[in-house]
Amino acid sequence: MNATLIEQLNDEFSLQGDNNNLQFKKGKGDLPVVDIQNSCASACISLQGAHLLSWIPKDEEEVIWVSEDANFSAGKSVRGGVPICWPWFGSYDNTNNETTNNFPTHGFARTTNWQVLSTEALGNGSTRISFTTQPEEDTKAMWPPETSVQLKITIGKKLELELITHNDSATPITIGQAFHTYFNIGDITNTQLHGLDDTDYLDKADNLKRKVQHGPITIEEEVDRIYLDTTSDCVIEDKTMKRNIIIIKCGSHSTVVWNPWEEVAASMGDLGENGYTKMLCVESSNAAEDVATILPGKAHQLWVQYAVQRMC
Ligand code: TA6
Repeated sequence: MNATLIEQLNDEFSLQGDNNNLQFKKGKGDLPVVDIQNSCASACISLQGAHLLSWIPKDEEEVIWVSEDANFSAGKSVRGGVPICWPWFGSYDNTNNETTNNFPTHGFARTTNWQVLSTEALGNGSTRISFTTQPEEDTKAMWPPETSVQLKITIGKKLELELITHNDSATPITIGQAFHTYFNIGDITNTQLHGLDDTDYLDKADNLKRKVQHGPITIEEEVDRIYLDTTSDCVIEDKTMKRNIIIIKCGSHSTVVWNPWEEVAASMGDLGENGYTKMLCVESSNAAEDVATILPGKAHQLWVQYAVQRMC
């Protein structure tokens, strides 16, 4: 089944050039993936969840972290990469405006299969791939409003992700969403996150208490925070790898920062040995009180751009 699908995808969408190569293949756990190589970067994306698993800009080290103990299986979100949280974030049920445990955490987009809409070699050496995912019986039951969703991923010296939600229904809809990006870092104890100074946040590790950030974020314990009402760009300062990761965003009013630290990581079972020391999630999102309302016939764009800057 997968072999035929992969063949069909390659027939229709593969790109073959010295400087822009895009091929579908069987990935880990038999999940189909697309490998992209161009003059600026290489990348790998799983078709389940349209889940980016790797992005390595030319002459750089891996920017995206995936756990050494990640499970690659149908219907399960891979631990690491860029899971797409949609159409809600956490256990929040936007449809009924209430918290529920009956729905999958972070929505269903990260575990459903996405279809490829197009692939394109861009003039600047980058490669763009566009995906969509169709509602199925079980997802329709969880998410009745008529919506269509597209994800555009542009692989280049910079990485761009754009998640577009169209409200095809006759009434306003409210969505929660996030690029739940796991960044690959040298050592969490030697890393700081800039850009959220003076910002209010909900502290999920402390009963969702509302607090205010002072200065850059350093991680010395479990951090699970939803920074509210912020459109600010962020910078991960990784002194061990001697690089900054610049995160620019648009259409996002909250930023989630997460590192489970040792104890929670151990209880999760798929974070790998000392995995928590090598990752930091900085999630451009619309979460908690910052969910986004889309009027009938309108669309919402959530966009991010990541770039790596070497320290002198
Ligand atoms: O984005 C942070 C968070 O919501 C945390 O609370 C933590 O549980 C994490 O996501 C991972 O969630 P997952 O459903 O992928 O295990």
